[in-house]
Amino acid sequence: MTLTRDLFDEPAADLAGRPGLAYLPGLALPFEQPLLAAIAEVAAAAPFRHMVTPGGQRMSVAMTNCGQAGWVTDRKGYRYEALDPETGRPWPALPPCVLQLAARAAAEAGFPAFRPDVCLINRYPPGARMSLHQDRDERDFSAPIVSISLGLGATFLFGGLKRSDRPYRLPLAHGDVVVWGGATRLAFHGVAPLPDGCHRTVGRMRLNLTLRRAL
Ligand code: MD3
Ligand code: FE
Repeated sequence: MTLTRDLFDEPAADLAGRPGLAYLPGLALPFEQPLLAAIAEVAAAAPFRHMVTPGGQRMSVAMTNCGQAGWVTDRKGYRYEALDPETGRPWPALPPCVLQLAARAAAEAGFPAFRPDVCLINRYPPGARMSLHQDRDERDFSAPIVSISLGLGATFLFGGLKRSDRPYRLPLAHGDVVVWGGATRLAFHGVAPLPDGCHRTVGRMRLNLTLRRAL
């Protein structure tokens, strides 16, 4: 083991050989315009908002959802809710282009039967971050999570099954798709503070969609 291993040049190196995990750089690029239009349409009905953690911290990432339920957090805790607490209405439906891309990605990772019911959409302004956490509010951890990154690049922190496991730093760029299944499904993960910049088509932000089987 070397202390100076530079993962920035070879993100795939540390993702190789893990069953259920697939790193699919650029898979979303052909869908860029429909994806951005779909996100805008979702946000028009269910606006991005900064939620509050159970500990009372306002999240630096703004979030919204589409699908049969949405992930929410407030002083009462983390959970999936069928109605958007901000509007009282159901979350917008999952856009077909999002479902299509997720199905293609999941199949590549060995999950041809993946049927997501929820999509959490994260919007990172420069400086926003997501601290190390596990995603465990979903009912069935045998289903993978498919993530789609758009806009500014970010350093994704990919840890182990214990919070104390030192995370790998993996760059995620515009159009990258990752499928997190199998043993990585419950790995600790997060996102380092977003560097400032301006993406050609997306602007001064990063967008991340995570497709989940939550219910
Ligand atoms: C690895 N979002 O919304 S996506 C989240 O970039 C979240 O916005 C990050 O973590 C983002 O919960 C990371 C990639 C991701 C999502 C879920 C995972 C990686 C994962 C679950 C298990 C292991
Ligand atoms: Fe997560």
